[in-house]
Amino acid sequence: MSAADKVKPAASPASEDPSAIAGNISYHAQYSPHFSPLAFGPEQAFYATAESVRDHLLQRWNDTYLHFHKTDPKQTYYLSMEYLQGRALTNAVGNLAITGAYADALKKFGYELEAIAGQERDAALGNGGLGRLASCFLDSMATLNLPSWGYGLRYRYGLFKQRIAKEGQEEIAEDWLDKFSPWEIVRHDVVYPIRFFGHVEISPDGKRKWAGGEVLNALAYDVPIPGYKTKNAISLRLWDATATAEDFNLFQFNDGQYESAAQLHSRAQQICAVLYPGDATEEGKLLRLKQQYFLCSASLQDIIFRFKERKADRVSGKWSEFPSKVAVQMNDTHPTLAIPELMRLLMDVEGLGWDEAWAVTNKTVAYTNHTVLPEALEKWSQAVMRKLLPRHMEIIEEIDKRFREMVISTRKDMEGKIESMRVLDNNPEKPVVRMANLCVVAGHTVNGVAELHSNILKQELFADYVSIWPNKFQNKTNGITPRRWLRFCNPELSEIVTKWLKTDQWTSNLDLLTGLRKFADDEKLHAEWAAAKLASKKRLAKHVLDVTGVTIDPDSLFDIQIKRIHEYKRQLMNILGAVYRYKKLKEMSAADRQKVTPRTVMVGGKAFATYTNAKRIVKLVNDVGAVVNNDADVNKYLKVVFIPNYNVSVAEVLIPGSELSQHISTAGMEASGTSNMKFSLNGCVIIGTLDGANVEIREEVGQDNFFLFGAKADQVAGLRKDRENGLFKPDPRFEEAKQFIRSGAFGTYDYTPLLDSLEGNTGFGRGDYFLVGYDFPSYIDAQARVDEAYKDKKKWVKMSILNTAGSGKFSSDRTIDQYAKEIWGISACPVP
Ligand code: CR6
Repeated sequence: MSAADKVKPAASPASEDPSAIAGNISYHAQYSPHFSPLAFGPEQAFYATAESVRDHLLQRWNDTYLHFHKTDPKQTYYLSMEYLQGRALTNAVGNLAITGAYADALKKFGYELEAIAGQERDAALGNGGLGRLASCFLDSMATLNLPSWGYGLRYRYGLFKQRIAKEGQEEIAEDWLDKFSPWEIVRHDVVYPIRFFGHVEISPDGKRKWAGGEVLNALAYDVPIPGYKTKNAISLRLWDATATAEDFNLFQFNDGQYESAAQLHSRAQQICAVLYPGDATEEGKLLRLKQQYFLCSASLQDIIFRFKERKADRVSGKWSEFPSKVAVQMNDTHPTLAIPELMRLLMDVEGLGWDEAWAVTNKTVAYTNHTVLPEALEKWSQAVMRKLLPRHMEIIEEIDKRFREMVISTRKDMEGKIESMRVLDNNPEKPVVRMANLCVVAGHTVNGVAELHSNILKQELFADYVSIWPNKFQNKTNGITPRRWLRFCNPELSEIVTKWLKTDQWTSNLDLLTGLRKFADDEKLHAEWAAAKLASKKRLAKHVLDVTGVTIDPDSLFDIQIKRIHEYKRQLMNILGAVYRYKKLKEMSAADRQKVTPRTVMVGGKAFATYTNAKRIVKLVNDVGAVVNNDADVNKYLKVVFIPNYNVSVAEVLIPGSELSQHISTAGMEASGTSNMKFSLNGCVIIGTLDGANVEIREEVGQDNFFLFGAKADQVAGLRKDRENGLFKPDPRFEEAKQFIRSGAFGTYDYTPLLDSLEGNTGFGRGDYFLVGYDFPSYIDAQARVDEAYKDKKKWVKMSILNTAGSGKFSSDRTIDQYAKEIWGISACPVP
């Protein structure tokens, strides 16, 4: 049956009346070119609904653009290789405050809004925390009415889908664009040329210019980002790569040489084909660098275009005004090429001299560091850089040279440090460009993402620069949007919060949550709180059953660890803990077992395709689950479940239903973490180390409401030394857990290499670099405290309430407000 059979189509967009909305949905179902108008199943209903919501967004989005154009405020441009947007429908109608109207409209077709929203595919244009942070930031920028803009790449295939097969994780290409995305608007009027390779030409007057090579086009796709209860909607502009008809060699094609005829077209397709092309090969590395440059060049050309567009007299000159109109934020080192690209555009295209261009660039760009892990600090081969971007390599060399000279002439005392501070590492075996150093040297501000991490940056990684530029370094503790991560994903708990605070203003002023503290012992609140948690646990249990076939008990303690699989995040410690628990349960008498707190341990996350140990960990969790869950003696007391294909929309189901969550990285290694904030906001208690934002969460929620264990960041180096020197004495419980796995209790897969990585000073592995052995006993003790605490229901619910009550600081609204004031120098520009 078609939509029009049920509701008469009406083209008029943007009504808030359910009947008019239903008419508009019916219109999109009839006249959208994507599906036959004859059928109106849930999938067609989703696309028609999304297109109708998009009509609302477009109005606001146009108004916002025009308003910014007229008022010409200073504007922030957030450059990020990753955005983990997830689904957009629920968020959009929620932010526009038209959820009820859309739910009523869909009822006229016999559909529930929640079910229709579930049809949407996740836009997974990112890997993990860094990409999701960028998406939370966009939500806050729009909500705070900040003149701002996100730039990224429109990957054809985002982060892979994970399937768990017999051998462990399998990666499948992700398909968010398989049909089409109803949220994006292709902008045929926004196209910029992007050059690769070629050479530098020098004109008779000594001017340098990049020429030759291959030129592709960057084509803009805009995704409107609505703010919460505001008329402002900003833009996430995603670039796609295209080639033109002129690049198509008709002569060759007619001659049967089909592949070479369309060579440039196929190269264009490669650029935005996948997020993170494998970089084990030279081709892979080159492609990744091409992607980074593509993003930077297209975005900067666009920024300069807009700068000029807003005032006629900027067409020539007035470049000193640029930094008072433009702030560029580099999300990690991935968009570092924005620095030499802005220099090139200003000098070679706009005709500025070095000093003038450098002053503008320095006042415009700022850099956020998201990790201290050496393998994540990008270094590019100088040879590859010179080949792909010859003019940029010249500019980088000049920046390096001038920085060196500056230090030598002004800071004699730093001479011994210069080599490690330089932008270029000229080690003859492997000369590279150090991207983080380039960012620090060229940017006006450098920030870390949590107090502890920012301190480590200042005291260790960037300490030498601090002595030159003491005011360059800041902290901006990460945050999460309370709209997606409480209001919309956990409606039951949200209603309770609103009821007890007597206002829903907490949604945009999260500090109001502290108002819950005074009810932390109220029995009525306890009853409502526990009922909401149980409802979310049941929804979670249904998801687990649907995707794994495992039945879990909503009365057991739901214990969750979801994040990318990485050795420093120590999922291996979690699973060793579960193995130890299982072994003890097996050894107990049936009578003793009855006193045990029943637990469901859930682990989810994707392992990078070539990261062998991470994949072994995924396999181990699955193998342990297969044995434990089928062991009738103990499976009433313990289940272990691997949640496949963890992504944003899975997190939206898991987090509300969680009671304990694990953030157990080796201290000093997790820059911030952001899922810890989401869990705590949803009334989930954390077991964790003093790492990243855990430190601040514990301060805010109170130390009694956080299960702390493990070494502190400043002990880690010494403990590693001790291990190397054979001074580490492993706890028998640690040995027992490993031995149990080695004995083959969980199948025939060879876990020897994985377990050997935990052995210190044996010549195997890396000598337990992540200190699982050292922290294991205190981890097990903390887990025993969890079991005891959970037996006291009143105490547990109180802890849960106090976690939510203490989460106000972790709103991304607070984070973005600080970036706006302390780094970007921009202020709100609300559409009247
Ligand atoms: N992996 C950090 O490791 C932090 C996010 C966002 C990470 C994580 O602790 O919360 O960034 N770093 O700041 C990188 O991606 C390099 C992450 O997501």
